[in-house]
Order: sequence, then structure tokens, then C-alpha cells
Amino acid sequence: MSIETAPEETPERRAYYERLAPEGLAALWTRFPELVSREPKSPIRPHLWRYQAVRALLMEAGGLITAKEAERRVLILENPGLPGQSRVTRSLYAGLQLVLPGEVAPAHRHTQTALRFVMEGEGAHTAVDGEKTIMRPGDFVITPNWAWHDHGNDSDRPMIWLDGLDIPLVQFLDASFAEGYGADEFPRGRPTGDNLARFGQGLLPVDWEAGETRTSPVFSYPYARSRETLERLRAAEEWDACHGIKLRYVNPATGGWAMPTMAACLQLLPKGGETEPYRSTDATVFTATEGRGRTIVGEPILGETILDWGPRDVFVVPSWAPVRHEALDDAVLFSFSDRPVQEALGLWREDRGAA
Ligand code: 1HN
Repeated sequence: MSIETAPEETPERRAYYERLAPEGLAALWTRFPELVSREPKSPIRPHLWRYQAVRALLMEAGGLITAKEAERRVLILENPGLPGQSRVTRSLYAGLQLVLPGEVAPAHRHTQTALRFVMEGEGAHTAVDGEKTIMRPGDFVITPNWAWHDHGNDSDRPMIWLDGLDIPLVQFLDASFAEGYGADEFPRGRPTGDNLARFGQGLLPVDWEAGETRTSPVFSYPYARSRETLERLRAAEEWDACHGIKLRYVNPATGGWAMPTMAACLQLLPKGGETEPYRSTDATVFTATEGRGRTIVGEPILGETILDWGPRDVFVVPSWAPVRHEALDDAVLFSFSDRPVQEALGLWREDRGAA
């Protein structure tokens, strides 16, 4: 017996194992290798979704069903390694959501945390606990666990964003609760932009305390600001060999990740740049906001997957797979993963110069 191989099966042993099942029992030594692998072994596959192809199908859905009737009109980005399971990685869900001009997606809340990353359109809004934020391409917006949220599009163009939710994680823990508000909009309270003005300026109201929520009090991170920060760091030449320039979206009250279950980052890869191999245990979903490039996933001997991406394409990299990025233009990648969960549990690992 070793940790990687189960002991040989003999007729006698097999007969014994068969008697265990009806008793609700199983022999650990037959299961060890599948339960405790030497390294992460994931059914998740590297995969890329072309934005224009998904967009065409999403617009077709726009003619089939309203956002209101669908509750949320979304095409799920389903990992081909786990078909039918509504997941992009083992722990996370991703989808592309369409809200057409004049539409609303009614107010509801759930224990799943959501993030939005705007792909297309300008001027539609989402509201979190009654506070509206106007969405523009590249904006990163979060909906905390159990916060009321509704979306609306008062602009004259379709609005499409990438949704990331911790659905499979919450499902795994059997901790899903959800309810509808019973009206399109949750009553409006604070003025639009209040969260950023109050919490996003390096200041906090003097007696403010974080309270129950572990999510950032800033729920809207405009692209213009994040992009500007990337440029500042480029000017300072703060390049990292594995990441280019990579920033994490933080909760300004704690300095930690903006959400307790999902990490989100924005990174700049310079034209012609190639990153060093890198791997980490958090399977990661990426989308390019600008530029074209190529991401090579895997190892030369064991098999590589080449993902050629352009603006708004979405791709996923499995846990512990070595990754290299090559940028054909100055490129900006947004990404999200379950890293905060793994960190909180002491599970997260990375390997720079992997493979
Ligand atoms: C949800 O509430 C939204 O609010 C999007 O936009 C996708 C997928 C499953 C469950 C709830 C949204 C969702 C979702």
C-alpha cells in the first residue's frame, strides 16, 4: 500500500467489500488515492468562451424571454469538464447577463455572493440595498451575501456583464437561502455613488464599524480608477515576472479581499511581454478588457492548452496548472477565484516558476 495506489483486490477481499455497502460502510484503503491525491487532480478543464459567439446567443435569448420573466437572463459558462453542473470551476459559477434597454431584473437576495464585471454597454445600473451604481465597461461591482439587489437599464443600448458567484461553494455547504422582494426595485435609500464617496477615498466615518458583513463597504470599483493605477505602476516599472502588474480589489476597511469568498484582480501585461510559469491552487476565471494575447496552460510533456484571447473573451485555468501569458498588445486582464476561502482555511498554495 502507498498513498498513491490501492492494495490489490482478491476475490476474498472483493466479497468482503460487497458486504460493507449495504451496511453503509466502505474500506478506506480502497479509496485512498481518490480521496487524498498527492497534488490537486481536477476535472476542471482549461477553456475559452469567445465573447462574440456567446453575445450572439445571449442577444437571441433577448428575443425569447424578458429579464423579468427569467429573473436573471444569463447564459452560464459551464466548464466542459463538469457538464450540467452550472460551474466554471469546482467552487465557482460564471455567466454572461443581458439587460436590454427599458428592462429590469427584479429585487431579490440570497446567501450567494456575486461579482459583476461590465463587458458592454454604459449607463445601466445595479442597486445594492437600495443604492444605485451606474455601470460602465470594466467596472467591478459586488453584491454581498444577503444584500437586496436589482438591475435596470435606462440607457438605449444592451448592457452585458460577467457574473461570478460562489454558488457551488454555498451548495456544497448546503447553506443556500434566497427570497424575492416582491417588487422590481428595492426602495432607494442612499444617493448614487455614496459607497465610493464614503469609503473609497482613504477615509472612513470616524465611528464606523464593520458590523456583520465581511464584504467591502465599497461595492463599485470604476474601471477608470483601476486602469489609472495600473498606469501609475507601469510608470514606476513595478513589474512582476509571473504577473506583469497585478492589483487586487480590496476592502478598504480591512485591506483584505473585497469579498469573503471570492478574490478579484486586475493586471496589466505589456505588449510583447511573456510571463514566467506560475501556478496556484485557486482555479481562476479571466477576461481581457483590452488587448490580445495568449495563455498557455499546462506542461510541455503532459499536454498544453493554448488559449488565444481578445477583448471580452472569458477563459478559465484549473487549480495547480502552470500558466504563462503572452501579450500581443498592451493587455489588461480581470480575474476572479476562490482564493480567500483557501487562505482562510490554510489551503492556498502558489508555485512561482512552476513545472
Ligand atoms: C443572481 O442573483 C444574479 O443578481 C445573477 O444578477 C446570476 C445566478 C444564480 C443565482 C442568482 C444577479 C445568478 C443570480
